Amino acid sequence: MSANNTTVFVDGMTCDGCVNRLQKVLERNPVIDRADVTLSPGKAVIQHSLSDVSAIDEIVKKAGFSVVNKE
Ligand SMILES: [Cu+2]
Repeated sequence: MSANNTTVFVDGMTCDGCVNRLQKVLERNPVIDRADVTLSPGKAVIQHSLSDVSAIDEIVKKAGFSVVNKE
């Protein structure tokens, strides 16, 4: 169903616990099919069905981090 891939660069993750937390929050969201989060560099590669990727910023923010850039 989802055709979109977005990489988001995330600020605020400091350890593997942060990575796991963000990963879980992302994958729990029904619009996200898959998320691969890494600490160094701090980013998440997200496969999703969103038409407006700014919604990702809100999801990341709710997990306690912030999006600094997207591509
Ligand atoms: Cu941490």
